[in-house]
Amino acid sequence: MTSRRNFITGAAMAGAAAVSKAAMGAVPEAPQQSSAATVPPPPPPNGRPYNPVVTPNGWSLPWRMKDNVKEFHLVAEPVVREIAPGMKANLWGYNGQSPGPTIEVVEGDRVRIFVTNRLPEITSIHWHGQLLPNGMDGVSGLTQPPIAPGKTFVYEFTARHAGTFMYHPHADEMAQIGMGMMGFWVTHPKDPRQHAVDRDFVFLLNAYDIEPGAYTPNVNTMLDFNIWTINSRAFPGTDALAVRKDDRVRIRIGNLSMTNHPFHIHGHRMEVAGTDGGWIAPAARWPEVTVDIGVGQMRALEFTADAPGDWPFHCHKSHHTMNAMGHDVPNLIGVDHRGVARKINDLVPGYMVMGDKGVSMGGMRMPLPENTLPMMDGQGPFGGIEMGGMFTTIKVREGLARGDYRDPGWYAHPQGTVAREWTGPAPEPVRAAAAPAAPDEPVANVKRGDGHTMHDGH
Ligand SMILES: [Cu+2]
Repeated sequence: MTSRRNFITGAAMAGAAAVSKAAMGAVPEAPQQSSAATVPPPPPPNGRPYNPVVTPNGWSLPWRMKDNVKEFHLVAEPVVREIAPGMKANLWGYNGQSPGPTIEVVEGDRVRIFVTNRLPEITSIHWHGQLLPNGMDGVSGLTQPPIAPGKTFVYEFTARHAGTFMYHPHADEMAQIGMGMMGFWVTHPKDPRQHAVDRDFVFLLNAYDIEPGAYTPNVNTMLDFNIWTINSRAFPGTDALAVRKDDRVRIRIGNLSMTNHPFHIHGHRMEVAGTDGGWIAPAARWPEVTVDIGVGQMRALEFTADAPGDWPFHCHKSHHTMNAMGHDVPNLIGVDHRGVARKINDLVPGYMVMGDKGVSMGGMRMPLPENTLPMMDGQGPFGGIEMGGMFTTIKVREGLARGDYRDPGWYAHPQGTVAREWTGPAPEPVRAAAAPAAPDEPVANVKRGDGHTMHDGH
């Protein structure tokens, strides 16, 4: 983490001299982070104790305690985010990153948040889910004047209830949220033993439309996003969630994309422990293997990591576990296109014909345009995982140290516990007798989508 004690000077030099000298002296430091590495949070240095959360590929924002108020400083600004190795994006975010840093406070804390606008347009911050005075709600035009470029505003309220929250602009949302402006907020309970877990992860779901070769998202896109991300990272760039066997694990997810994401866990019993509104009483929690996280919603999911291994945790919409791909690709399953691909490539260099007997892309290595990601390029110990986008792994291991979040590498399977090729005699398959064809029955006329209708319900 780089300190940015001198950032105000930089802002002033850039012509953003709206903050008065006196006000500058009162503004706390705005720490910055530009690396995509997960920063395990240190325990709170002052104030009430709590069990900190971990933001995969992200970090938590330090504060300054002043007159018993926690003071934070967020700087809204253009950032460069590495989506995954091989692809960077020009986004907007906070303190050097998209999403911005996670804010952690304790129920009952008085918080004061300075927000400096270094964007080329107005902004504001809405504290999604907080119970606060109307004038602190951060809706530009309705509850406050917008924060003009170069200006610093201050928000102050008491974090009244423990739970899972987010922050994002309520000004030019289509552009600003579409450019990656968002952050996580966790209010911990006053008593750290309440809802205590061993590992507590947080992430935001978002999506971008970045054409291959481009660096800046198209913010006018409403449906056809092509980069589906967890904390603005796409698999295989998403960090694995390392957990110790038998840890009680919580994953808090917020959704600030424009569609719902059914998140699916493998190998574990998961339950919904919290919603936008707060915690669910233990007796009322419901078990799921896939939890749909709607637009603007937050969910806290919990499970006991009782099964060692490398377990997928991902969005179940197939095209959300892919990266950039052209739309309007014809479906060629079952089509023998030997020879055709070469002819098409003479006309359209780089065109990818998918299909033949299947469309698995595990073996394909096409030359890529600049600055984009292969569609499903995640590699595992047994070969291509054929996944990208909103996909990560939960790596459950014996004997990890408390607070050790480093990737433990691939799982070493005990002897005889991996699916394998059967080389013995094949059993005779049992088949039902074929029904005679009815002579008058019409042949079903299958009509393919035209390439647009098939994307309804994004
Ligand atoms: Cu999804």
